[in-house]
Amino acid sequence: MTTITACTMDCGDTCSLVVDGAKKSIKGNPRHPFTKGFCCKKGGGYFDRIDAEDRIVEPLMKRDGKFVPVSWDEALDTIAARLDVARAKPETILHVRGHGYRGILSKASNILFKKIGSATTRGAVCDDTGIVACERDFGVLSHNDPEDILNASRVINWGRDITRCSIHQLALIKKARKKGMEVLTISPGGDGTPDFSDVNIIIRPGTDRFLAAAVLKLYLEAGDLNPWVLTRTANWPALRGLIDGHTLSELCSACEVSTADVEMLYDWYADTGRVATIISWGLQRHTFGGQSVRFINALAMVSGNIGISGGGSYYNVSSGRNLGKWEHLVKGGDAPSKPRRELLIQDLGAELRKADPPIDFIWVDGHNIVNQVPDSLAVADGFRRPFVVCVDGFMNDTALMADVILPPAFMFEREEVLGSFLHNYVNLCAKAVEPRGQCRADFDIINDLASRLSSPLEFPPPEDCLKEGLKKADLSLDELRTNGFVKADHPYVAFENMEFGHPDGLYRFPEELSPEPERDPDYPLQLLTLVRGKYEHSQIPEADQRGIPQIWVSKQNPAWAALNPAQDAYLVTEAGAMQVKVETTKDLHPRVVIMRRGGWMKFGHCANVIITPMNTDMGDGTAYYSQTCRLENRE
Ligand SMILES: Nc1nc2c(c(=O)[nH]1)N[C@H]1C(S)=C(S)[C@@H](COP(=O)(O)OP(=O)(O)OC[C@H]3O[C@@H](n4cnc5c(=O)[nH]c(N)nc54)[C@H](O)[C@@H]3O)O[C@H]1N2
Ligand SMILES: Nc1nc2c(c(=O)[nH]1)N[C@H]1C(S)=C(S)[C@@H](COP(=O)(O)OP(=O)(O)OC[C@H]3O[C@@H](n4cnc5c(=O)[nH]c(N)nc54)[C@H](O)[C@@H]3O)O[C@H]1N2
Ligand SMILES: [Mo]
Repeated sequence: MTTITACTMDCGDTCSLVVDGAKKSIKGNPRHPFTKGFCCKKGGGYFDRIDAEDRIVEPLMKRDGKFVPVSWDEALDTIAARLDVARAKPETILHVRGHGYRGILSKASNILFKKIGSATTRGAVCDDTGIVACERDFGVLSHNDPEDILNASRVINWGRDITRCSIHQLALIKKARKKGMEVLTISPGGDGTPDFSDVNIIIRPGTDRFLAAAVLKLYLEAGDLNPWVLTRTANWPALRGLIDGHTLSELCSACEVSTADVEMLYDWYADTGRVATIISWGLQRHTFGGQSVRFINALAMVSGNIGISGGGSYYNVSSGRNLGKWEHLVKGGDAPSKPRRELLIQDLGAELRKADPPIDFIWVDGHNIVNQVPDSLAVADGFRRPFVVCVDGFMNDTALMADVILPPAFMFEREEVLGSFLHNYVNLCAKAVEPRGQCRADFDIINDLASRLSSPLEFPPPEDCLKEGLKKADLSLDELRTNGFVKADHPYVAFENMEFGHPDGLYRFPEELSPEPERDPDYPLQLLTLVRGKYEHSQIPEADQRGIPQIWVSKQNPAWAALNPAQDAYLVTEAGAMQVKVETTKDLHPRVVIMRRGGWMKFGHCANVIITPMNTDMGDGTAYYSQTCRLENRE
């Protein structure tokens, strides 16, 4: 028997899936207008994860340094007793939540810990830098319907590697190219973008703001400015001043792109026809990532491509924009006497070390936090003293540091409803198989724990939460259960007639163009830790993490020629060193090192061990890709 269900992993494609629980088959739903009958390897192979031999399927508690199986009653009573004590000082309790699982019900842990007034995290590891940048420009986060890209004459793709992170966007681009649309990609190279691009420009990572500014300069020099567009903006003179303050050659050399390529890019934007702009998540993981996003949007705006079909600037939308809150349905909790304490997520190790009063209790769910934030060793250290509960199904770097591990039911093993950060469909993740072993849905775990507290909280039935969450976009749970998905209503073209989300309806240009710091002669290379096509972040089977982790460089990289292949190679940063296997790849910027992200510390594969916590310029994001490094031989 097949079930219409959906993927709940943190990915914009958010596929609707047809799952046969008996045959263990997973296929893209052919009736879903965005999924169109196919799905990626990480979703299609999910039974490998559900049925994995090393999956944790019963609660485990650490005794004398070893994990032993315990009953749910014992695990939850122990945790409740610890929480009851810590609740006297709720700021000593820390809740850490990732996006390992998404949806309306997945908010349960956030609600429980908010209602008991625990500490939480601030800052962001994913897309907030770009979101804040777009909000500053447009006033709200929005973009054209993803299918509208079919109406573009040309696409300028600023770095997104859709061969890995969005195969449905890739399919749309391929379809449009068959009809004659052309694609130009700007990226540091060494990625999958040549597969779908007519032209590739290689850029020094972290410097797109200068390239966009250089093209804007050519617009100024040509006097090629649309007066109607400028009247829809609030601060054109400020941007003009910034661009006038630099020569074209300064801007070109800052991004290491030739004047000829800048002129070509100008032609791509300025020729007749409609131009859609895509902005990667990669380019905002830099110190000035927010500025880069803002300068690219400014270029899309000045070229007259915002607010029209076939144009637009695609960063992302909020996956929660169609879903409402249900926390008011939960009874009990402590009236907050002060704002919640916040620890900066990308520097969690240092934050825990200096916390006063110290954190005594940590609850982590849906986040391999020890592995995925900078300075992983410091985070692991910070997890030693507090009592740590980790809700996860694998013995990853975070679970290893826990005192109690609670095994969650994964997607297809429980019902959920979720939206996408790319398209406008809301999908039902129906239960297609029974949870393995003693695994339980996160919602049920939280509900059960809440009821065991000495001052308990009462959660409503999950069905009530789903219905409440669906009210915001006026969607029906019955329809979702019958159809598997519903489309929420949003304008096909964002910002039509150049009406923006700011109170005055006008667009805002960036007001700063910060210089890129000089290259450090000790660490002259830049480390990009990009996603893998086959897996979601750190959700990698142990068998695929054997041996020495691999990195890629260009043959033109000065470090490549200097390496002695007879000796071990090490990737070295200010924070430390890791042994690596060095391969070469074509068309990569000569000062870049690529490593695929998510490998585990316990196998010596975790890049975050040698990545230092750094903030981006907007949204308190993490500047993972501004990490500088060098390669060297060691005996
Ligand atoms: N298979 C798979 N899919 C996923 C995920 C996964 O782990 N695996 N993760 C999901 C999640 S949470 C996210 S956030 C997304 C995004 O995952 P990301 O890999 O961050 O997404 P991209 O937007 O492709 O950004 C990476 C690209 O940015 C380019 N790049 C890096 N720095 C720069 C720069 O300074 N300028 C320019 N122009 N380009 C640059 C790199 O060459 C690379 O091609 O993927 C989602 N989809
Ligand atoms: N070096 C470097 N590090 C990065 C980045 C980078 O660019 N460079 N990018 C970052 C980005 S974009 C992101 S989004 C983050 C992602 O960081 P994480 O959110 O930690 O991502 P995952 O590694 O996918 O871990 C999610 C965990 O959730 C668990 N899980 C899956 N389903 C369920 C469920 O139903 N219930 C529960 N309780 N758990 C479940 C999985 O087993 C997995 O261990 O990492 C960031 N880390
Ligand atoms: Mo992400």
